[in-house]
Amino acid sequence: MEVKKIKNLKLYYMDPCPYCQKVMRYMEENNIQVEMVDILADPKNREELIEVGGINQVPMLLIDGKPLYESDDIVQWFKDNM
Ligand SMILES: N[C@@H](CCC(=O)N[C@@H](CS)C(=O)NCC(=O)O)C(=O)O
Repeated sequence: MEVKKIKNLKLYYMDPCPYCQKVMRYMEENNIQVEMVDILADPKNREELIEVGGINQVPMLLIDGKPLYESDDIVQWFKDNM
């Protein structure tokens, strides 16, 4: 049986974004906690989002250094992996 080891998860988000809210609501309902990066809190966070993900779009879940965009795909990833 494969044992999945998730080392590092970071969610890039901003509060006014409804797609981010959808992901965060799912996380709250399922008691999922990851490191949160608010791109409005510091311009450096948005720079980091673009640097690591390549696209200026939230939400983005960084999974062991690999970016996952699209709120539906992020929620599905949580369903499959958490
Ligand atoms: N289809 C995407 C839509 C994401 C999206 O449109 N995000 C907006 C904020 S709500 C965004 O990042 N826009 C770029 C910007 O505001 O700079 C999803 O479901 O995650």
